[in-house]
Amino acid sequence: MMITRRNMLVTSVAGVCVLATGRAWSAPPPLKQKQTYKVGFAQTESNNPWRLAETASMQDEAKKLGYQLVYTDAASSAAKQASDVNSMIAQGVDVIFLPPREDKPLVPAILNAKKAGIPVILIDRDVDHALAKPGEDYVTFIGSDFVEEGQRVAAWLAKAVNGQAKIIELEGTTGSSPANDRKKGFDDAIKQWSGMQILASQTGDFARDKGRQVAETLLQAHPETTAIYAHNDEMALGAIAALEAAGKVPGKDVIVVSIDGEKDAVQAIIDGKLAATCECNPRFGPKAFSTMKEYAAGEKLPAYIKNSDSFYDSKNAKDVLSTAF
Ligand code: GYE
Repeated sequence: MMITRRNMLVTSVAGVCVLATGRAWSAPPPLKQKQTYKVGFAQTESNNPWRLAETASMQDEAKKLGYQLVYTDAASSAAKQASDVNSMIAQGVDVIFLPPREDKPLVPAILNAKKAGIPVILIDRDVDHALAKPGEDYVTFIGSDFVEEGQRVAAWLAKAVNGQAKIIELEGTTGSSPANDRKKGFDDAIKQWSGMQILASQTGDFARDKGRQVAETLLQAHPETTAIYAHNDEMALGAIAALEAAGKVPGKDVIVVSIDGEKDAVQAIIDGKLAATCECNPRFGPKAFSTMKEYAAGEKLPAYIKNSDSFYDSKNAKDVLSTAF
């Protein structure tokens, strides 16, 4: 039977509805309009330029607005990030900005914030919508369309190699929304070309050294590799180091493509080592805080607020080097 929201709502008391499934539905907690706010930002880790740029953007914007920013760094641990969120709840912040490291383990902390009357805005990464929903358990998700990023890289690569490649894929953090969706976008898109084949796909946790190690192992197992698709630039740069250590010439023997658009990657394009990268903008501050103010003003927000991304290759890398993060 098709269950619609309408036939699921059986009771409605003070904005709280009880669904036929037994699960209570209610909007995320409201946010008061105030002169200043105490705002939580629970970062996942600080081990790459993308994260550092995101943190700087959030800090700069909070400073500009004169808001107090409670900042934590989960040091690559979803468990620590959950306890960071819980401690922000205990400190009574007005609102929490969260890039959930993985898409399931942060859900209980998000629901705790809701229970405590603190709205959560997800930035940069989303959670599993089967467990928590935008417009219900949290306000909205602001970020790039990761499926589309994967598709754009796939299309660019297929064109560059004339539909013929034996590919190693380096995945981001297991269970993170960008890793899930960049894989889905790319893997589904290349099915259009019968000559595009993924030899191996393994996580490098979005980290440069892990990417290097995994690429080294996979290149040994698959010496016939002609292309590497990394879910972020840091792993692509690690893979380039692995190729060079193996006596291969990146850009000639093996073509490397990735996502993010960090300065080192843009430089690697100029140097001919990286072929292309789809931008993923980390500068969330202005949009995150303006969204928060719109929410406080009672505006109806969409469940998803999309960041738009550029695409860099040898044609435009020089133009964007100075502004890249
Ligand atoms: O691509 C990566 C970072 O969540 C979109 O996480 C972000 C990704 C970004 O560590 O470099």
